[in-house]
Amino acid sequence: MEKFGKSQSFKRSEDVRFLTGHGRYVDDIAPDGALHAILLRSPVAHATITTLDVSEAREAPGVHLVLTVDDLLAAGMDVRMDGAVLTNRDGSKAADPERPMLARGKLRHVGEPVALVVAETIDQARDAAELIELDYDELPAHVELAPGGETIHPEAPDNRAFDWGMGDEAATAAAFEAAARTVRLEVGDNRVIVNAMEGRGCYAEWDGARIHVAFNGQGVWDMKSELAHAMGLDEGAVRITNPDVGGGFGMKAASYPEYFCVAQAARVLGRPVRWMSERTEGMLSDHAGRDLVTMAELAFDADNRITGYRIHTICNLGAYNSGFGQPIQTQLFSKVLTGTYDIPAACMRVEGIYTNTTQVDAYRGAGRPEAIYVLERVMDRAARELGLDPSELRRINFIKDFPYTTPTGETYDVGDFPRVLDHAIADADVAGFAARRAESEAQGKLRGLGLCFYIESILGDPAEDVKVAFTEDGGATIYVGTQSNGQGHETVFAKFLSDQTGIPFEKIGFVQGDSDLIARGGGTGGSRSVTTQANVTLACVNQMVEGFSTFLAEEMGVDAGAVAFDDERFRAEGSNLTPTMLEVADMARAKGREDLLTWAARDRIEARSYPNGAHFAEVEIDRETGVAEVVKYTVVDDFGNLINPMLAEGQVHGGVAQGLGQALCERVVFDEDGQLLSATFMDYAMPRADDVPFIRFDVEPVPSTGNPMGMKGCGEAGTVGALAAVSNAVQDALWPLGVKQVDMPFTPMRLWNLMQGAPMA
Ligand code: SMO
Repeated sequence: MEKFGKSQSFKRSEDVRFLTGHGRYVDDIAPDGALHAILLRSPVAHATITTLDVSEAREAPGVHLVLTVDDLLAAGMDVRMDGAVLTNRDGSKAADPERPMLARGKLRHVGEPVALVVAETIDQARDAAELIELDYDELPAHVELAPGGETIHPEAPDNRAFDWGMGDEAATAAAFEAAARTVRLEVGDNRVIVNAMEGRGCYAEWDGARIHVAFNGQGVWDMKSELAHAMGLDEGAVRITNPDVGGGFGMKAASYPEYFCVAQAARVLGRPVRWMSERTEGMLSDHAGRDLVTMAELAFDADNRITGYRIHTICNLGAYNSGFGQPIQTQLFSKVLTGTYDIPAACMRVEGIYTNTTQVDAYRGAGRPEAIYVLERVMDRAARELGLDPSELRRINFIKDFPYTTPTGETYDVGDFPRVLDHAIADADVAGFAARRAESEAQGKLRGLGLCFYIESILGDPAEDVKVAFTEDGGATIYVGTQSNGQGHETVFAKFLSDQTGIPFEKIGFVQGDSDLIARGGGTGGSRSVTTQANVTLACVNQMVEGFSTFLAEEMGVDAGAVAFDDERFRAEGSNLTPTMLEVADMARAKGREDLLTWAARDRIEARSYPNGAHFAEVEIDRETGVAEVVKYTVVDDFGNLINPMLAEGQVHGGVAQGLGQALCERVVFDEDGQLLSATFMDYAMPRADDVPFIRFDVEPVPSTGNPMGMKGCGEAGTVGALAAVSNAVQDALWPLGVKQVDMPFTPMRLWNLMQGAPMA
């Protein structure tokens, strides 16, 4: 590895645009004259449709079109939404019921799309939607996170979508038989509504031959193939774009029914059609996160070494299989099941349950935060029961020899967990905690300290693409296959190219999110973008250097091997020409060498990378009010080599804030009829600025050996660490009162009740 990204912290160039209101979000760029679409959504959680009559709505003023599922079917569309399906423990296939783009005979959750109304104005569309006659026979709603209840899909009579497992059950059972001590803890992981700052939206236009759908997603390529399939078009007749996106967090990774319906409306009408979600609509129809409960058990030998770990999880899928719904708490969870510990035997069993609620899918970390949350909660409990300091128990059990293959088949390449933990213990001033606790107590407050030591698993899939084109105006444009959702890709990837090639940053243009301009790409997700995009960009730069060197050698009349590039200039022994890359591109253009002006590469990173780190949270709980405040927060991460430390720190801040939200205040409440009671920001508490403490952040890098730059993903890690750190701190604060069961969110009422000796409610 000759070149490494030299970047230091470098401010985001896109922020000027964003902060001055010049972002180009999907709702800003819908074509003039686009018609407006509104969804009629199910008002009930479970029912059989008896009448769906849209005739009056079709005649309403300004209305151009009303689509029901029958209209989509009559147009020859495949109305079945894609969703990954698992194989059960017994080898059978998990339930795979149809999720139709618009309700087909039954209603299965409040907010399920039933009909699309397209009108000249949004108010006309709304008024017309009121004229749709939707009658139904209500059925009992199944909202409990348990099998049984009224059947939602005939394919899953007891509402159990799958019963999935991994690991060696017999070996784990044997470890428990032989254990000196065992520890059990039931851990709930509350549902959250993602609430990206920008709601979901799209517009579509049809020119008679091709469909263009712009939507605010995490990548364009899955949508391109799914839309081509659904509409019966060649992929060449589909263009998908993602403009600026105001937060995705996994929630925007999957495709949604609205995009297909709006595309079909544009095709039928031959006019552009736009749709933008409202906040409550999003709370009812955006895929939610988490929503699982796990029984976790650890077996220890007499030396406090873990000999076995097993979990049994029940997870909520909502009403249908959504894009990644089934793999989240199963396959993705399994990637870090045993965390940073050397555990010889482990196994997991996960049952997925359908309920009459909105689908649950990927949310920042997608399975890994859930896995680490469970493990770090039960590790904390074990430390209490074994009478050990939480850091000490972890240190005893850390994996020390690498590469290390876990019981679920992951091979960690490198790591130095004791070094990361030591750094965090120092930064968090753990030694001073007892004095701080005494100070809090003097003010009538309980204080707790919580540790989470997390590990992440970052995939190199799918292959990533890049294109670099030298432009007539003497600059270059980089086309990337990843997709910024606000993380700063525009700055990072242009700066990386600049550092590798010497092309001035301000002469580099940036293009993302257009399926017509880049061959393929993986979008954003799984903390993959920087590692995969930088990796392929480096491969592309290497090709450019080689191609330009050969060209220059011919021009200079020297051997090809005599030309060298030092990241700024080409030099050759025996020539005083020292052109920059832009100058060589100009020379090539002057010679008519168009072949040297556009470069493209695709590369896949074979290995995963394993970012890890320690989070220490300190929480104060007011005994009078039950209010919990995170008063001190420390993070030390091993992200390997960083391209832009400031942006990585920003990702950690955001991730921690998102974790604090789930831990402290976010609570989704469905009533027994499946009505969402927390469907506005009056009822659903997002974290606010004063909920987020100053976060001390530092790194302790151990470069990954799995990719040429030694990088490890950093986008989701903050969330992964925050949940258990805060929860363990709350548990630590309440333990002296005899409280032994605490689950997020730690709302004032819940904590106040616990302090009065009431059971968890
Ligand atoms: S939850 Mo993320 O987009 O992997």
